[in-house]
Parts: sequence; structure tokens; C-alpha cells
Amino acid sequence: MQLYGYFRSSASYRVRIALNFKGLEYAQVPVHLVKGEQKNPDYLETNPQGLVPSLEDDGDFLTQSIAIIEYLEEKYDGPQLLPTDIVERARVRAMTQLIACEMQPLNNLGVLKYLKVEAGLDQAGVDAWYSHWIERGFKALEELVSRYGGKYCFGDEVSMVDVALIPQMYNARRAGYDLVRHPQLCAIEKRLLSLDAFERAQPENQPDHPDNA
Ligand SMILES: N[C@@H](CCC(=O)N[C@@H](CS)C(=O)NCC(=O)O)C(=O)O
Repeated sequence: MQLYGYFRSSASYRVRIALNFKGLEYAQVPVHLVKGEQKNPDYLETNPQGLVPSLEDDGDFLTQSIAIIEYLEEKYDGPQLLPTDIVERARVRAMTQLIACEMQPLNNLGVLKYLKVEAGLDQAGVDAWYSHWIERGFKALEELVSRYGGKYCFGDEVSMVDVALIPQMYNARRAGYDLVRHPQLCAIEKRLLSLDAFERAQPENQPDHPDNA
């Protein structure tokens, strides 16, 4: 398998965690987002959206991190990221989508750039936008974790929502958002980052991180 991604991309980070957690071997193909490599014609051939990640498996190119993780879940045996009970599966998917559909898309690189360049917001306005959506999402997530969480976001087993949470927290911290407001999430983050699959997926441990080049 080949993962086309970028060390700092939160969506690529999700897929790295899932691949590691499932014990799957993969090679990484860096796509430098700041240099605009996601818009190269060769890359657009595999992912017409011009976004990372993409995963190549057995000649098939797959896109959208959550669809990729669901694919890995269905194709490969080994540790699972969704519970077996269908109501619990729906809850884990809902918590995952809270992050992947209602937080990350509002705060990704393309949106922030548009707010600044096209909509004319200054940096303070962009920062306020960022914090608003992060706070709103994490507050709701904390409430759901109070209801359904345990050692991790959903019960005592690692699940797909944990895979989405860690990159979103990394992203928020980088943007200067104060995560102290979300103590439950910080406690879960600490537990998750002590696990090998999560630790190995961290941006600073990737081959395309500038410190490792
Ligand atoms: N929903 C997509 C989001 C992908 C996405 O937003 N990727 C960002 C990095 S995290 C990207 O490639 N941005 C490049 C750009 O906007 O030009 C997924 O989950 O895969």
C-alpha cells in the first residue's frame, strides 16, 4: 500500500493512525501541500479534488480519509475501529463525523486561505473563525464523551473517533487554540498518544517532516 499524504495534514494523520493500529504495512509518498504539489496534474489524476490523503491498494486509488478507514476496516482482519453492535457503530460514526464533517472542513488550509485572500478577513478575524468552530465542535464532543466515553472517546476500546480526535487536537494546538478548556479530551489524548500506533503516526515522526529530511 502507498499512502499519499503530508506530515502536517490532519486527514493524512487519521489514515496513518488507522494503518498502524491495524498493523498494515505501507509506504509513504509525500505530497508537499505548501509547495502546491496536490495540484500537480499527476496527482490530480489519482485525486481530482487535489487533497491529501489518497491510498493506493492493489492498484486501486482511494480518497477521503474516513472512506479509506472504512475500507481498511472492511477489507482487513485484525483490530477493529468500529464496535460490533449496530447502535454503537452508529454512535462512533456520528462522533467521528462531528470532527471530520463539521470541524475539519471549516478550518482546512483552503478555507482559511479563502477567508483571508478572497473574503478579506484580517488574521484576527481568521483566528476568531477558527476558534469558533473548534470550540463548538469540541464542546459537543465532550458532552458525548461524558455519555459514552471511558478510557477513550467511546468506551474503553480505541475507536474511529479517537483516530479523528488526535489530528484535530494537533491542528487546534498549532493554531494557538487553548485546549485547556477541554480537560476530558486532553486526558484521552494523553492515553492515546502513549499507544504505539498513535505515537508512530505523529507529524514529527514522518519522513517528510523537515527535521527528518
Ligand atoms: N474530507 C477530506 C479532507 C481532506 C483535506 O482537507 N486535506 C487537506 C489537508 S488536511 C488538503 O489536502 N489541503 C490542501 C488544499 O486545500 O489545497 C478527507 O477526510 O480526506
